[in-house]
Amino acid sequence: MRMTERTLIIIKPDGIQRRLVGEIIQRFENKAAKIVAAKFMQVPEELSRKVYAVHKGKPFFEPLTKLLSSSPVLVIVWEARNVIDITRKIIGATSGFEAQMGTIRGDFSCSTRYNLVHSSDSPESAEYEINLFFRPDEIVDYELTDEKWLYCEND
Ligand code: FUP
Repeated sequence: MRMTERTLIIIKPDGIQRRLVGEIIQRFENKAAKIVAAKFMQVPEELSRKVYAVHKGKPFFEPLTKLLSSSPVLVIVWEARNVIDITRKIIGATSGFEAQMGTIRGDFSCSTRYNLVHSSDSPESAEYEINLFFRPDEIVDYELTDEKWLYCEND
């Protein structure tokens, strides 16, 4: 059976500015992800540097972290079976030029930097990133009623 996991996504400044919040959230809900925490905020530069710490030293690090802090973002924790992998597939490849049509970036982004959404890429990065934005008591544990219509015993 696939593990129930949590992941963090950030609808980045370009996603907010382009009014794509509803469109983006819809795609995760379509695939049965459940919101367990959310925060609309302007990210301080120090926090942006922590989000992208793995890219420190790369040429795009400074512009990338400045972009994340340039305008408000919507940060969401999603929960579902296999949600980290599912989320990466929904978002698509990093560059909007390369991402497959049908993914968020493939459908809406034409850039490597303005690529609308950030998502955790592993259980370890999910834990790290969720902790950057949320205290444990800000994450809500609750049931949705459709689960029995989503999964079978082999899932
Ligand atoms: P992803 O996990 O798909 O968001 O991509 P990465 O972790 O590889 O990259 C993080 C961010 O760096 C991307 F959102 C876009 C940005 N980036 C650039 O601006 N230029 C590059 O050449 C590569 C990545």
